[in-house]
Amino acid sequence: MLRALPGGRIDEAEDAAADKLPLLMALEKKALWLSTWMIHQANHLRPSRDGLKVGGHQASSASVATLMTALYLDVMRPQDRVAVKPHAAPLFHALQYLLGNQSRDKLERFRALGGAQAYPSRSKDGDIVDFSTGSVGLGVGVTLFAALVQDYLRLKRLVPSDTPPGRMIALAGDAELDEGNIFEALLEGWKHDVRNLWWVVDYNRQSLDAVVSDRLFGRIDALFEVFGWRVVTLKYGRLLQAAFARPDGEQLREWIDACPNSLYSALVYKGGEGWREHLRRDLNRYPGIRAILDEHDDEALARLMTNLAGHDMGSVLDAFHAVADDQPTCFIAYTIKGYGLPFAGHKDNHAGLMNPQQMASFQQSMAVPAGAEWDRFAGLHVPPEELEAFLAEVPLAAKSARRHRPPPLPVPAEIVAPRGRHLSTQEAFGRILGSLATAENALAGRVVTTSPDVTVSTNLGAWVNRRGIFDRAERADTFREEKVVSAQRWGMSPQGQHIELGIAESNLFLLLAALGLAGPMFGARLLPIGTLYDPFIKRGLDALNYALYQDARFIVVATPSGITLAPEGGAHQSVLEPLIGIAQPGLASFEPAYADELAVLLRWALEEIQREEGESVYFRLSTRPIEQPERAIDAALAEAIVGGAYWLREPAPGAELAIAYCGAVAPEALAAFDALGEDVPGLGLLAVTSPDRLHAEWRAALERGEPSRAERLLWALRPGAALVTVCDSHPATLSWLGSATPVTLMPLGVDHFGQSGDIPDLYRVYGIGSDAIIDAAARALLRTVMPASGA
Ligand SMILES: Cc1ncc(C[n+]2csc(CCOP(=O)(O)OP(=O)(O)O)c2C)c(N)n1
Ligand SMILES: [Mg+2]
Repeated sequence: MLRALPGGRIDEAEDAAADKLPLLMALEKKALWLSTWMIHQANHLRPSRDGLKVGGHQASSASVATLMTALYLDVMRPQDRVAVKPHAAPLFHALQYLLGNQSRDKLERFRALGGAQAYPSRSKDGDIVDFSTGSVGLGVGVTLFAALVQDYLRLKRLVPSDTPPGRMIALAGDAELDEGNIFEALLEGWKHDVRNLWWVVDYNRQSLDAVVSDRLFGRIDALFEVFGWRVVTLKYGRLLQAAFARPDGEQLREWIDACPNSLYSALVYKGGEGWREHLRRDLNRYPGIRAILDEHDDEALARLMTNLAGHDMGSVLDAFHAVADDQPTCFIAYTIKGYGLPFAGHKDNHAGLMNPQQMASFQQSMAVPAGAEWDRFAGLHVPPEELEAFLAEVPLAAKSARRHRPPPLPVPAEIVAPRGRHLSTQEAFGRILGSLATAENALAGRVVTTSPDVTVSTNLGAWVNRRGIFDRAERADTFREEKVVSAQRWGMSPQGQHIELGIAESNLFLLLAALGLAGPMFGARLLPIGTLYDPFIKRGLDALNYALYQDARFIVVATPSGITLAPEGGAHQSVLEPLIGIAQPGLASFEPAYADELAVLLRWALEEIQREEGESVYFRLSTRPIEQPERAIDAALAEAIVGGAYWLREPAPGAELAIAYCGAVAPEALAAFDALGEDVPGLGLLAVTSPDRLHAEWRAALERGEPSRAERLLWALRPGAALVTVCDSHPATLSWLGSATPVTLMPLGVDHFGQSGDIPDLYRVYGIGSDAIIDAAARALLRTVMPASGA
């Protein structure tokens, strides 16, 4: 039907929206059914072999059914990217199934090996997922940084800028907004004038445990507005709005507005009778309200009172389509957790599953015949051909690539190591980046650095001086303009290649996640390098894990590290980070001692992060200047450095003793080596550049039934020989070497909090100095001849 506007114009847009409403409502119903069924069959019909509940979130899915159907089947365009609320995964899979992008087989194996994932996963569900989600808050945060990365690429014309930008969309749970990382991101986004960002809050007023506090959301919109966002609140659906327009309707509105979240939720669960009882008690003196109560039977009253805008397809479409500019927008959509399901509104419904009886009556109400449960259109009032034709025209159905696969950028055959008698790995890193900044190659143009307020102190200064800081607008360096002398030049422009962040390590890793997905997500590769202090990896660890889980590729440079930073004192001294390096999937980690090792490793890392099956790379660097070896690195040595270890001093065949060290304690290991050499001829000194790679290769070799690199290296020693391991981190970093080969191992390292001091004092107190190594060697040698008895 075409609607005549004043002046005789015909509003075709509105007409199109009205025409598709019944189709979208039918498909929403089907998506809800499929999500519920998917979970039901996984829990109740698929045989269980382990007695564990399979789970799945029927109520969380139902809550966003209208919002997600509107987005996926109407509003979104191919260039938009989404982070779906983790617990809405079943609904997401159902919508993809309706679009023809998800197979029935995968749905039938929901939460089973190889099936549709419990939470949307980029790496396991494939191209249909833009951002993985699971750890609440992080998916929301990453969309903000993706919007920033999109701008970075467009402003530099690394991607076409003649097509409209995509909107980065997060579907967030309301309780998800308790996660601090969201607000850290919000602040950072404001600083960077982020655009094209939509956060859609599923305001069902329930979390996992309970009903969420009323007080928070009284402030949420003001909070977003302060940061320059538009806030669109979708509160009441069309039925309720019509009721409010009736005589005394205002009373009803006021009553609902004042209704505490917990009471509203409880009444949703209780249904019409409960609503009637409370409305009678509170509003019976108003004739208009009495009329409404009389006209509605219990079912109709329940429908009216739960007619929130987040479940009203027309209201939802209007709200989404009304936003045509790039101002970041937060939609607060009032919804009901479990809407349309028997446990709607019940505070315990988060992990609730419909039982077989409830499911049977739900199936009946959905008019889905037995045997047609997976049918895409069974039980809907709209003819299947019409639905099929509609789905074929949905913007997201267009087979444009959602995931790009740009070719790798060539990496130079060599990165020249900085020269100098005494160098720290941190200084070497700064100098390598400084010379990269002067290079006129494609690779340098794609490097982007970022740091949470430790750019200068992690030695990125030379790079930043040359390449500038990224900003949407050109901004002068005031200190420079005012001729105040400083080594740092902080001019900002869209050409800048450093993104300066405030102090929030979680933001660092979310930005690295977004930068590291630039290739697949937007079609232009970036080579991101993020720097931070090593101890603060833990502050952002979940975001780091999140970034790696979705296979974002980047380099993390963590410095300073360990007790080697000495006077800086206990709180800054990292201890367990190398163990994170070993245990964290998706991350290859290195702790080189020398500048030439770092040069080899950085070159390798730039290739590795671009390799299809590659990983991100973590470098743990130090501020301690140490004497550099004079040597040329040949191919074999370079391979060993990347592999994780090489003999700095080769042992004689059948040697009794070796020292294995990692990182900045190299001088102590060398001093001990020299001192012990007089008494233990032929001993060896093993330089371990990557406990992580060495450990991983050991495991892989064991599986293949072949000798590992660690074993092959240590074969040079006599079986049972003494091995002292030493590192400025937890001793477990290297002590596993004792399982890789038959040695008598003495592990040195740091296993309690650090404190201020100078290196000689601290190394002595923590037992990683040369005296401690010599002492440990003596004890180990003694054990080789006189093993400790168990008596
Ligand atoms: C970081 C993190 N902490 C805890 C959880 C466990 N958890 C899963 S869902 C949830 C509550 C979610 O509530 P809300 O965001 O409102 O989602 P909805 O009501 O839409 O299900 C919690 C605490 C998690 N997934 N991630
Ligand atoms: Mg909630």
